[in-house]
Order: sequence, then C-alpha cells, then structure tokens
Amino acid sequence: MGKSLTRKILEKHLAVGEYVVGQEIGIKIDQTLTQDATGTMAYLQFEAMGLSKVKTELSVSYVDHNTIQVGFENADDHRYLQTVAAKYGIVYSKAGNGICHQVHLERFGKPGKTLLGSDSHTPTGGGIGMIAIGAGGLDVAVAMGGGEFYITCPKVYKINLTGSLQPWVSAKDVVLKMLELFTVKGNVGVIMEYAGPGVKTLSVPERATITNMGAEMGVTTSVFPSDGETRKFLKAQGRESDWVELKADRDAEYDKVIDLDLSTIEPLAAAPHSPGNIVRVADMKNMKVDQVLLGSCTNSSYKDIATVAKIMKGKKASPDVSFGVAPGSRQVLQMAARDGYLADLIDSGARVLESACGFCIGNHQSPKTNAVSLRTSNRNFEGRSGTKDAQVYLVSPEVAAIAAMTGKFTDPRKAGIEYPKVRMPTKFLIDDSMFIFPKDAAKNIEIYRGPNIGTPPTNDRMPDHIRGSVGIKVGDKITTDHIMPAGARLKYRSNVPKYSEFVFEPVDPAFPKRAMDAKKAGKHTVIVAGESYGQGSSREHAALCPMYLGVKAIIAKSVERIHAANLVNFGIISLAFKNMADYDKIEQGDEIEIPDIKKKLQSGEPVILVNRTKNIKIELGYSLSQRQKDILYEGGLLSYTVK
Ligand code: MIC
Ligand code: SF4
Repeated sequence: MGKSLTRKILEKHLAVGEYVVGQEIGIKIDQTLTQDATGTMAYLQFEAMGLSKVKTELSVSYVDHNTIQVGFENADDHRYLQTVAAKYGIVYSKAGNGICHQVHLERFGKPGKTLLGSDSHTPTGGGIGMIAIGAGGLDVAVAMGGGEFYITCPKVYKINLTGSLQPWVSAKDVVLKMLELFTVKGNVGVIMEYAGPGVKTLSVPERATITNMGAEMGVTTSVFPSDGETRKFLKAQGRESDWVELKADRDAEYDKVIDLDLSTIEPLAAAPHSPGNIVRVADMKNMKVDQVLLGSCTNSSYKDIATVAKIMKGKKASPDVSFGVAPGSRQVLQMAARDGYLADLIDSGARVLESACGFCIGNHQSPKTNAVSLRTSNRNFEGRSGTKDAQVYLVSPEVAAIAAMTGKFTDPRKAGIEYPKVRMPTKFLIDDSMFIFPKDAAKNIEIYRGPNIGTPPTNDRMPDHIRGSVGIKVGDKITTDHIMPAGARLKYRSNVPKYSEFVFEPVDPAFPKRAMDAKKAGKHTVIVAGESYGQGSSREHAALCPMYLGVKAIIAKSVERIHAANLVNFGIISLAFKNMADYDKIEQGDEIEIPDIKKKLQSGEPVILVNRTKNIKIELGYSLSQRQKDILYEGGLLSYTVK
C-alpha cells in the first residue's frame, strides 16, 4: 500500500515514537509562527528556558491581533516582542504588515515543511503543502528551543475533489460544505488531505481558505498537495526555488475517502452561533443585513478583495449597511491600491480597516444590538463580535459583497450581476520592508518590558489528592471565547493576574472570585463540562488563567485537541465521564474529592470522584501518554522542561 501525503511529511519529521495511528508521536518542527496575543506569553516562556537562540529553520513573530492600542499595553507588548525577536534570531513582522497566516503563506510557507503556530488557524499553511498545526504558546516555545511537538498519530481522510466551482461559489463554500459534512465535533486526531482532479482548479489562496477554516472541524490540520498551481504561486511571490512537488502515492491508504464534486456546491453560510451551523444562502429569504465585513485570515487575499471590488465598482453600499474591508496583508493592500480596487471600494462606501485581525477577534466593529452581521471570517461564537445578541453569519466574499449592496441576504446567483473573473497575479508586489530580520550580532539587545508584562506564573506539583468543590458547571461546546474572552479584554494577555479576573466572564462573571477565594482557603477547584469543551482558539490563557485561579481538573464529556494539550501544559488534568449520565449527578458547588489521583495515574487505574454533597462516587477515565503524566506530575510543561 502506498502512502498519503500526510504520512510522507510526518514520517520525514518523525523524531519520537512510531507511525502507528492513535499513538503519540513527536515531530520535528521546521518553522514556527506566533502572533502578539499569544506571543508575549510564548516568548516569556521561551526566555524562561534560558536558551540563547531559536533552533528552528525559521521563526516569525507577527503583530496582528492587538493593534487597537487604546492605552499603553498593546504598544508595550509590541516593543517587547520586537526586542525579543532581535535577541533570539526571530523575524519580526511589524503591526500593519498583515495577518500572520496570510503573510506567512505569501512570504515564508514552504511545501513539505512543518509549521507550528500559536494560533489555531496555522493550518492555513496546508494550502501550500505544509503540515501546519496550531498549538498553545508554550508548545511553540518548546519547538523554538528545538523540542519535538507531540500529536496523536492521525487518521487521514482523503477528500477527493472532482469538478470545478460554479460562478458565485467559492473556496469558502467548499469549507462550509465540509463543516456541514463533518460538523465542529468528533474529528479530533484527524488530518484532512485534499486530492483528486478538482485540486488543480483551486489556487493556493483558495486552498488556504479551506485549510484555514478546517480548524473549525477540530481536526489536527488539513493539507493540499504541492503541484503546478503551488509552483505558480511561489514563482509569483519570487520564491520558485521553495517549490517541491508533493503528492500522495496512487495507491495510498486512507482511513476514509470522501468524494466531493465542486460543481455541486452552492453558496452557503454558517448561521449563529457556530461555524458548523450550515444553511443555504438561497434559503435566507432576503433577511435584512446591518453589517458586512470582508477580511480575516480566511478570506482577505488579493483575489477576495479584487472580487468584491469588481462587484462593487460603480455601485454603493446600502445606506443601512455598515460595510468594512480589511485586506489580509500589506501586500494585498498595496496591490489593491496599485490596481485601483481600493479606490473602487472606497467609492462604494467601504470603511477601509487595518490589515489585521481587528473585527474578527471582536476588538472593534461590534455591530448594533441584535444586528445581522455577515462576515467572511471563520468563527461566529456568541458574543465574539463584542455584541452579545448579534447574529453573525459566516459567508464568502461574493455573498458579502452582494449583501453590502442590497442590504439583504441575497443569493448572488440571482442578483442579476455578471460574475467577476479575477485572475491570479503572475507577479505579486514584493516589499519586505515591514519585516525586521534578525542580525547575527544581537546578543547585547536589551529586552523592553513595559508595566503590562508579568512573569508567567508557574504551578505547584500535582497534589496527591484533589479536594475542593465544583467551581462551575457548563454545557456542551464551550469555546475558549467563553472561557477566556478576547475582544476588549485582549490587552491583558501579558498580565495573567489581571486577565484571570475575566475567566468565564460571558458565562458566569462571579467564577474568578469564587475560585480565588477557594484557593486562598487552601481548596482546589474543578470545572465540570459537557461535550467538546475548549473548542476554537489555541489561546493557552484558557488553561493558564484557570490554573492561576487554582483549578486542578476539568471533568468533561470530551475536550478538544488544542485545549486538551494546553491543559496538560499547565498542569490541569482532564478527566472524562465513563458514563455520560453521570454528568447529571454533579452540580456547581458540590464538595468533591478525587483521592490518590497521582497513584491512580501511575498505576493506570480509573479515577474515582467522590461527590461528598450527593454522597455518590463517579468513575472517570483519562487518555494520557506517559510523557503527559510526567508533565502533570511536575505541574506543567515549563517546570518539566526546565527542571
Ligand atoms: C482566534 O481566532 O480565536 C484567535 C484570536 O486568533 C486565537 C488566538 C488567540 O486567542 O490569541 C486562535 O485562533 O488561536
Ligand atoms: Fe486573526 Fe481572526 Fe484569523 Fe484569529 S481567526 S488569526 S483573530 S483573523
């Protein structure tokens, strides 16, 4: 039997373990990326490791999340990141240079390489044939120090693409279709590998839209082959020498094969409040729209911006719609300006926003109360836009443009407009002047530390027994945006005691005080959750801040991949109900005890939770490698690494 492309790349990078599906493997990481909101903590942790330089082929530090700069905190963080980058041999991408994933694809992504990023949308790099994985900042710090990155050796699903997309249907609709087929849960430990004759009909940025939002399925990553299209893209970026051909063997073995005929896909949208809540645009029945936002790492390539500009040319946005456009990178912005697309968008009434995450992370452009907001981004979790009752729909740039014009959800195929064909540029505008490349003689650089930068808190070693109470009980699909809100709170990322005041703010703002009071009284806190706990982002603060508040265990029906790894990294054990009905037998405030937790882990026995309030016992399971157990005993990955 031949090999999948995934297997070929992973085997080439295999450093620990054997390629056996379901087993833990350690892979060598060639490139890393960080963004500022997770980066400050990642670099503080890297500093704590005491190394003199990064050991990767390439590490890039992007500034794209916190660029609002209300107050001194963001700018202080940027300066910290710039000085750390200079000192340790990291490329620094200044604020204004664009969104990490878009910029990395343009300037650094290389087929066949591994990329680890402290952002869940790092799989964008799969569009250019990389195995690109999102992780917590601490894992990225370890990889920068030359350490392996651990994953479960994945199941690989082949998505066999045939046909080609119809006019008004685009790559966003392909990934929305995938989300309809696979949903946002149940795909942990899977890599989606695209193949088949339909692949060549998609350009690299279109492939990247698909792998980017593949993150919402909870997979490890998604990957496309590296073919003639990839070569064209790299050539147009002045990097043809980075190209290598990569594809699966003809007789490659897969865990599942799914056929997807691109020509059957129609315009789709993800309805509130989940990227997996897929509806047909044709069924939206002229719903009135208040806001339209084009941008984010999913859909802000040159083609996306040019397509929308062509649709809007000579027309105006509806008076009732607030229409914003955020080009994904400075390259896209410069080219849109040069080619007249920016002028067309401005003429149409677009608000031109910074090339940054901006609205996507909810730190500006919050829509009005009860608004219907159409966005080309990848997440529409409740409240993420900054307006709790906003109804956010995730759509393609084409659907967004038509809605901006008509003020209504409109099937673009029925809008009576000719579909604008945008050709991929044969030469992109290359201007790397907003990168700061490290110089060799950088040892004497003094690292700038503003008052917002704290030291990363560490944890105690694992206690022999967990004794305390259930600090909070939550339901299914709790995202990291619920656990650790971003938006207006984002500026506290470098200040863990302050940021911890907002743990579970959208769910129960009283939680942090409750947990802190318990900690002061010498009691542990546990969190009880339903299915798919910790969906969404890679933000390790969703583990780090609960750790700071004294949380010792998460007891859930299931936990998503990146969050599960972050919990281990910060010394919080995640335990699973063996019998799902037991979820109903435990309430917030219940006094609990988990005796001999350490001994049980050491011997591999199931763990028993004693609910003292209800006077019952509940059996809990866990799925941890020996390495993960050892990290937990030490109280987290930082202590484990520097010990
Ligand atoms: C997101 O899209 O949720 C973010 C903001 O990019 C996060 C990272 C973060 O919280 O800093 C992610 O996707 O990992
Ligand atoms: Fe930025 Fe949004 Fe992409 Fe996250 S999903 S990296 S916030 S643009």
